[in-house]
Amino acid sequence: MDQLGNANFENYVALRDGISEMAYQMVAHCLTLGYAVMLAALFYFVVTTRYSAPRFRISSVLSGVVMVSAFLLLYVQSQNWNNTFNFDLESGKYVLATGDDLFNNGYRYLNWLIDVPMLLFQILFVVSLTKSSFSSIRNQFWFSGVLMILTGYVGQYYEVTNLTAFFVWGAISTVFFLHVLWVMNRVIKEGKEGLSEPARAVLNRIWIVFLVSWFLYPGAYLMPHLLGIEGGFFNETGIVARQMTYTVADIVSKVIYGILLTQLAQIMSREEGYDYATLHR
Ligand code: RET
Repeated sequence: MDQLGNANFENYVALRDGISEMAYQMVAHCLTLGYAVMLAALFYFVVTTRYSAPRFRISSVLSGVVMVSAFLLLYVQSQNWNNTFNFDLESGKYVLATGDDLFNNGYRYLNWLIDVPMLLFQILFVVSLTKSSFSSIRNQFWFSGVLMILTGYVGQYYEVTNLTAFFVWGAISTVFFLHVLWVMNRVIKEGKEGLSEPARAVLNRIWIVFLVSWFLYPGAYLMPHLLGIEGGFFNETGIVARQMTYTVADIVSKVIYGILLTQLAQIMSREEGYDYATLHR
């Protein structure tokens, strides 16, 4: 299988075992659900923008930017899957044949390159920092968010051929990831100061949603080796698990997070006297 070079493990499994109808369709459907949700949520963010006071509205705009970028790139990712494996009547499996594209998860990384900085900035337009400076936090988010993804992007090419490179790039990426988490934790802590009880409860929820969903991405990166090196997940179960994990992570980290921020902005707007319902009676 040397001819596959730095291809993702999905291709290696397809060449070695083939992919069953069920696994193939589950992946196709996860990918379709992913981009459909982004377009649906775009509608939500556009319509609800005006329910927040003007100073919070950049948050909804950024959610819109995230939705458009995710929709396009997840659509391309899904086309990539459909163009890669073809059904083989003889073996009854989806296989890799001469002339097919290879499958690569890289489109996702391009999407994160746009979305990670946007998602991190977004919260800065809703909560107020009490001690830290806006531009310092913004720059730290930029720097570590982008480097986390670029180093992970390089690492994912080695998931089959060079595990040392795979784990070293993954570890470097993790250092930037931990820095992002640390900065976000500070933003949330400072943001809570001076908030009412209901607003604080939403901000607590945002932190949990953020933490859980962002940890799913490194899990998906490790997926082919999660049950041991080339172990129990180096097969179609791992293929399905990886795309399911990415899809859940995308929906939660972009859409649910955005909805919670919208909710927080609405609570804060009402508390400062901006109530869309009474303004437009
Ligand atoms: C990588 C490489 C392995 C190590 C780590 C990673 C972290 C990725 C993260 C991605 C978050 C993406 C989001 C996208 C939303 O649009 C790059 C997989 C730690 C945390 C939130």
